[in-house]
Amino acid sequence: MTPPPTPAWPLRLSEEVAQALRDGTPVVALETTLIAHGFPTGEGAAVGRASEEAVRRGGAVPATIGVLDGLVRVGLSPAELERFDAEGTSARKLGPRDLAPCIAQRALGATTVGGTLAVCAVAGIRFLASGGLGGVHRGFPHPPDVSADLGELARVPALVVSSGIKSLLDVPATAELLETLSIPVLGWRTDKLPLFYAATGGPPVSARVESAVEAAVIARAHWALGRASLLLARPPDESLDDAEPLIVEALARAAAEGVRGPAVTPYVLAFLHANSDGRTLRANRDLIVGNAALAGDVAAAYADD
Ligand code: PSU
Ligand code: MN
Repeated sequence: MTPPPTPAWPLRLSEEVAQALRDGTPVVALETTLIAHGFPTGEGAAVGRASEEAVRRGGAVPATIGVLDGLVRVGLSPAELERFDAEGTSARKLGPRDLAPCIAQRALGATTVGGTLAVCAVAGIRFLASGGLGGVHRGFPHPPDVSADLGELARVPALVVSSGIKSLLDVPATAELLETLSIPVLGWRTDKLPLFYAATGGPPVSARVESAVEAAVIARAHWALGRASLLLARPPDESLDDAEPLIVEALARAAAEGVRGPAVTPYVLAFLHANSDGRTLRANRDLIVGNAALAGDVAAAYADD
């Protein structure tokens, strides 16, 4: 079957985002994978909305990104955000390489950090917030599984705020790879990379920052040097320090059930949410919203600088 024609420019910015980019108003991109795949159906949209509000409180305009009806949409209405939540794990999980097929095949696609960064590059957005970065999976399995988030960080000039790397991954190995790819890892008022749910315990960051202005000044210098992304790692406000045994159990079950590739992260997050009395779910939601707020602050500081 021949798919319907794709418009020559398959990117549609909302009125508000287009206006902000024209005016030089700070804009923060938000991804949709965590809405569709990271939370149980019925919970993701609220996280997305709370993140958008947090970005606004910082003085920036939120641009939630995903693929709908054959177009990359930059800036979603509340009803459109709901569609990603309702679709849940049936939504395609879009890394950078998955965007074009999803557009042409008119599927509903939720963008990962990497997929969202790829859209930021064409839309001209310099700030992005997420929960935790993808990276190197534990045990360096055969075949190896390394998130496309990393490759895209090395390609696109943006500042990404997250609570470090998702701790279900091999965090020290991922940190080494970030060094190999020359991606600065800035610690938000910390010397150590946060471990997603836990505030401390990761490897050292490459530089520590104390304020949004300082992060913005570093980003400007980094981009003036022609470099690509920076990671700004913010520890969660409330540290959840006992998730590790559950993560080990979830990974063992995923392996036993043959869950592989992009399905691993959603499987593990769902297992944790279901087996922690909702503690990981609350922690995950709070850290995402906190990261969105910080991204709004840094984007606003950058615009003022
Ligand atoms: N942060 C969360 N929940 C998530 C993600 C981040 O709190 O679900 C998503 C992001 O979209 C990230 C992706 O890019 O997980 C990485 O998935 P993988 O490890 O399969 O590359
Ligand atoms: Mn992967």
